[in-house]
Amino acid sequence: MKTILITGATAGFGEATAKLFAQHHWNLIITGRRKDRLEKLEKELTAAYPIAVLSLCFDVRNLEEVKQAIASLQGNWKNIDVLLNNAGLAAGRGPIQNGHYEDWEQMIDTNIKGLIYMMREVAPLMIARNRGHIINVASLAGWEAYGGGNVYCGTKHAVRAISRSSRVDLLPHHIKVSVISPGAADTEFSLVRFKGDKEKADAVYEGYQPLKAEDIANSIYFMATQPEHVNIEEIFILPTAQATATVTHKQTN
Ligand code: NDP
Ligand code: 8X3
Repeated sequence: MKTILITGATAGFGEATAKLFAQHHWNLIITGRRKDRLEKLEKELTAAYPIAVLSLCFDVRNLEEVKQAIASLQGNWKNIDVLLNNAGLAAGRGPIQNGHYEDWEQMIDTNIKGLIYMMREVAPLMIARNRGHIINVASLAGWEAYGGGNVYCGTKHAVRAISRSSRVDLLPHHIKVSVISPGAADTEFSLVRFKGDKEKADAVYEGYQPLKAEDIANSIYFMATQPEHVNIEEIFILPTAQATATVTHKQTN
């Protein structure tokens, strides 16, 4: 049986990916800060499928917590076949001259530093087995730099650059490094970005069919289940109605 470690499994892409891999009888290490959601998901998935689920509640921004979480893995839990570095967020959207330092720090600490902390701690476990697959979640914002997206776009460009460089570093160890870059997807993402303003968040997805979390889970499953000699370097996935970060075909009534 294979094992996937998913950061940010308490909502959105991470939760949908946990459910899909569980259906395919993968063991899961699910992580996030919201313990109640982790416990609920663990209960639901172990009741439904013949799999083992380990919940690790920690903040990816906290290096000591990341180190402790990975050091706590015992026995077969160390045999991580896939690390899905998914935890992340946009905090706010607006011009650089009006930006909030705490938002910038949260995005940089989560989307970049959290991701590299996880890679640094998990890669040695994969190297010891001479196999493994790291899938990093970037974004359309890792390809384009749209107005008001400044720091978020910067973090996602960084995810793509770090992934490409790490692919070279990990090549001799037979470890695949892949990226998935989604466009607009209806998760808790916009609610978090607009700090609980549901009207503003809902408006992002009005008038067209955005991606669903399950669409991203399907792509991740495809990446994770290719033959040993195949690495899908990147999946760049958009809603059919979206052409670029700023051009979406919306129906108006
Ligand atoms: P959600 O807000 O639905 O989920 C985000 C997940 O990240 C949650 O499980 C949350 O868990 C976790 N998370 C956030 N901060 C931390 C932290 N400091 N420590 C640990 N976990 C954390 O958003 P999505 O599922 O949409 O987002 C997942 C990834 O996809 C992000 O990296 C996002 O940037 C990216 N993305 C999203 C797109 C979209 O349109 N939705 C498009 C392209 C990329 P908890 O709060 O419990 O800690
Ligand atoms: C989320 C997609 O276009 O809001 O990463 O940046 S976008």
